[in-house]
Amino acid sequence: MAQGDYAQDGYILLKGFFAEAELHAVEPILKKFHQIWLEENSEAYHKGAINSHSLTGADSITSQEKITLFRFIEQQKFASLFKQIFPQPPLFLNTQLFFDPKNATQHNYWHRDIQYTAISDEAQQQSIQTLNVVHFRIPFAGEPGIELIPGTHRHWDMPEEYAVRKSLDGKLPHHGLKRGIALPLERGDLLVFSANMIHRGLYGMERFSLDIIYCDNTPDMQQHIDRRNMPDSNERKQLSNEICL
Ligand SMILES: O=C(O)CCC(=O)C(=O)O
Repeated sequence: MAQGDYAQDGYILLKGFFAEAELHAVEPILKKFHQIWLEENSEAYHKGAINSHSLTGADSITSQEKITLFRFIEQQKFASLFKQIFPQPPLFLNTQLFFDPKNATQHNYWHRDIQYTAISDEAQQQSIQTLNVVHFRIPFAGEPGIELIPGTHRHWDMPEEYAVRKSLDGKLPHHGLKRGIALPLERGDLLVFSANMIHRGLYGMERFSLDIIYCDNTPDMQQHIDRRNMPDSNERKQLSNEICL
């Protein structure tokens, strides 16, 4: 039973979406990537990093492992969700792994992903009316989950929400927001949510989640795709290639 309607709320939570066997197929690859990432990025981790990215472009992952990841990324089980969310078939944008900060007292932060682009607030308000950049969050352990404000994938902030995410008027990005709803997650769940809605990660429980990010297949979004994260010509022979640039 799904909670949330993407068009109206900006998110869909599907409890028990994945069978154990589906998670087992990719889990060792994620664990291996993460172990090597921690060794190579110890400084960033100690300084507060809570995520890594670009698994499908990583030197630490073999070509065969990349094919396994790409098959997971383009799996048929997502097809009906893509239809609900995107007006046209989407593009695969990138992957991220989310984990807890080294320092357990580190604060989380409300944000819209689009706020980290160079475009003005006015252009952001315009852009979110139609733009779809969507996380598919796949937790491999139980986690406190994501807190989000339903509907803000299409609607701008209330004044207090804006002040919190922009650190204005004495507010800070980790302060509580009245309209926020927390969505705790268990292994096997799938949480689909718009990157452009107001949201924050909730840390704890030694979380370990794979986020696959898909976006509208538009010339503008194509520019944001790093070709190193796309399959090479040999890998493409074993894939459907429907959502990779
Ligand atoms: O889980 C987190 O720490 C933050 C997730 C997030 O903000 C995102 O995926 O854009």
